[in-house]
Amino acid sequence: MVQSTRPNDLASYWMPFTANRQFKAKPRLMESAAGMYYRSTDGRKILDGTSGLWCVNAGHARREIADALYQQVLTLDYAPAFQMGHPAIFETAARIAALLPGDLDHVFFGNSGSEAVETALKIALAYHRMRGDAARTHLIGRERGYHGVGFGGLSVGGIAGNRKLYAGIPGVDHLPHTFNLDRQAFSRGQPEWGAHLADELERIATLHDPSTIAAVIVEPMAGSTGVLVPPKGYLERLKAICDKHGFLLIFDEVITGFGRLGASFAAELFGITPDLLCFAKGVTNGTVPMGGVAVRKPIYDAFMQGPESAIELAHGYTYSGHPVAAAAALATLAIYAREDLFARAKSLAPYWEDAVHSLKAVPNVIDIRNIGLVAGVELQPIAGQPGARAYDAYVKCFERGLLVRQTGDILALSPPLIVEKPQIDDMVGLLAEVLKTC
Ligand code: PXG
Repeated sequence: MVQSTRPNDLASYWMPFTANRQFKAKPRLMESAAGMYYRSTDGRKILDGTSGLWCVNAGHARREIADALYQQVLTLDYAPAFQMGHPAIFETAARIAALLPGDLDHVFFGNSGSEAVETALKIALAYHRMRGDAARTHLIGRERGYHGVGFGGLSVGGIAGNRKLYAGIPGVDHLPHTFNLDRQAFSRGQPEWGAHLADELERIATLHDPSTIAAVIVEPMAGSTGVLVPPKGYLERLKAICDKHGFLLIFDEVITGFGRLGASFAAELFGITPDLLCFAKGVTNGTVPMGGVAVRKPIYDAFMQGPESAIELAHGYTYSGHPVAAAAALATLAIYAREDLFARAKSLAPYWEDAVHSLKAVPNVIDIRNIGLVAGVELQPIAGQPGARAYDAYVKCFERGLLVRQTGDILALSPPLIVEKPQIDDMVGLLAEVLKTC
């Protein structure tokens, strides 16, 4: 085998969700990170406006997490996940359950948001089977939803580009998304208009017959497709329709969990307890892969039937409840609690809102939306070149020392919850300067 002699050869790595050839012609490489800042390999300091990819909620290079990981590897690096356990993962499950509302008190672990979603969909289908309601096989997602890249997740997801190459799974339908520029532009927090869009679930239910629908999955706030904040009353209506027909409601809180919206989870913020709740990302502050699903007690109980020697759910991963991920999660949750970061996000949110809405005066900004410590800034597309203006802004921000996230002609901002007001000013100030040149 011929080995490359060039240490920085970029050829072999097939990058995920990346324009590989464009990137490799002009790479952006991160070398280190601490607190609110990355440092790139060309020595520039870059303010993290996106918590990595919505995951580093407590900021970078937290020593308590590093120490916990180091100790865990030396103490117990791995324990078989099936028919065996270790103390840290039981404690992690209990601590996550304690953060969740209502009786969402049993937690199944995987290693990513995608695995959390696959797990939730499978539990939902199996739950109905367990209860003898086997006709409930349809899954309902929503347009512009992102639920990861497993076959279930991409099928209930509502992003055409992620779906078109794969057949997906059968028996899936979609709610309309909740965004409407004419009715909602420059809303602060939850838009006034759009609660009625939840009633589309009644139409879909009638079409398929309600007795065939197993579950409805939504992101309480759609993150990846450009920060779509739920209209006032929308999630409440969705929950009521689900309850009326016996559909399980799944909240995908992979982005909205762990303080992002200024509460532990969106479920707490909106006062709605879903039947299942997916989490990932912030659970380990992005240090080690971990994801999972919390389920309400009646769902767990439905599986705890039959002979005690029987395995109740034929599902799980080699790395379900990995000791190192558990150590990272426990250290992360301790930081969130000690520094009261969810409350910090809540108290900073009004300042954040005013700061991002100051961009309204900037040319080509056609919408700004926000909730908690999240903002979306939508730009007027360049005619015939969708996404080009925002990509240009994304690259220029990076070159000038700010990491933002781009999707289509939308820029998303979601800084670590440790952000200080002057850093918010820096972010918004730099973005305003860059946008004037795009
Ligand atoms: N559900 C939601 C709501 C997500 O946002 C996933 C599931 C999948 O998680 P994993 O860990 O399998 O990637 C996600 C992931 C972006 C961006 O730029 C968002 C995600 C991932 C990468 C980029 O908005 N969300």
